[in-house]
Amino acid sequence: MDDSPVPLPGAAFYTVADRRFFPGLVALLNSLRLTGHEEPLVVVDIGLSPQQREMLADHVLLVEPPSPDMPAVFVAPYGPLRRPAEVAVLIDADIIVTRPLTELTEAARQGRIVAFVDCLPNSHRFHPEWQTTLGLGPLRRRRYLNAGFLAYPHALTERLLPPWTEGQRTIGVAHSRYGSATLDDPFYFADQDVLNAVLAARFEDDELLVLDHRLAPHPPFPGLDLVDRDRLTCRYGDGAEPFLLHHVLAKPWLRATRDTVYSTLMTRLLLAPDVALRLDPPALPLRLREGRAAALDRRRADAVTLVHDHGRHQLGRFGIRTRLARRRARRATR
Ligand SMILES: [Mn+2]
Repeated sequence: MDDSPVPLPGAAFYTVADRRFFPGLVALLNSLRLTGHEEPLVVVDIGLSPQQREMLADHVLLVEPPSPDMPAVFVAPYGPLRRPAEVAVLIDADIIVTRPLTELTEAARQGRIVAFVDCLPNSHRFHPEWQTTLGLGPLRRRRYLNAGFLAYPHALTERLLPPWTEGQRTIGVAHSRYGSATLDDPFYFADQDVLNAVLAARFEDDELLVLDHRLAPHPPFPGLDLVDRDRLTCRYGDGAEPFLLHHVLAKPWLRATRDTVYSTLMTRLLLAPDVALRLDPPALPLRLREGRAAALDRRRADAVTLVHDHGRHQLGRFGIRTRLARRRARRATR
């Protein structure tokens, strides 16, 4: 007997959050609602506080992770396994949506997997070991996709999720950036490397809709202007508008980061009167609040992190992580 849950009609969004990610989660939720997305947001709860759960109760569907000791980075596929939908949109809690995603959910409904190319230099990432370690069969080399956003139709679930979750079990986290790996390790990006391997082995070109990185950019969001704070509209000089902003690496609600379109929108998304779930300003770091003291704190944080980041690009940032991981690994063997 088939006891799998009946898919929710239409699209649903899926994310993962613990108590530290709560402000990011609320910004994501509010950005979806402000861009017209009323579809369910399913959250795999990997350690929200009771108070946070209560605040979210009227806004999201909370589901449990498969087991409490599963590494957080591997939990993403369990939202749609618990509460399937005709179109599943996996989206990180460090993403805010800045324009309607209807084109993307529609492409997924018509049978395609939709994702964005990762940032340079990762956009060219490929490892032949993906094939041998995971035993997936021959790989078609394509551009490397970021796993922070992934939309797919329910019909592709069986081809996509089991090899993804099995591959994650095969590699574990020890040989990834969450363990002691370095960037040249084939599974440094863990879940994301496995996802790219599965797509390369099991899906044809015409089953994928691959979108440019600039339509889902990362900090510091180069060339992007905020043109309408109320409607969240961001635009490049050539008129292109990204679908979302993805705050990879350091999170603005956890530590001082550069002042960017994301952090500007975050304040609006958490505190403005028109949002679905409004937070209490004292619950946020000063730099994310409104008013003069907050603006001063923001400028101070921006100056500090600007000096810190000066001249450093993504490769440098990952390179530093890699060096740190090497140092940690050395220390561990001492
Ligand atoms: Mn992310």
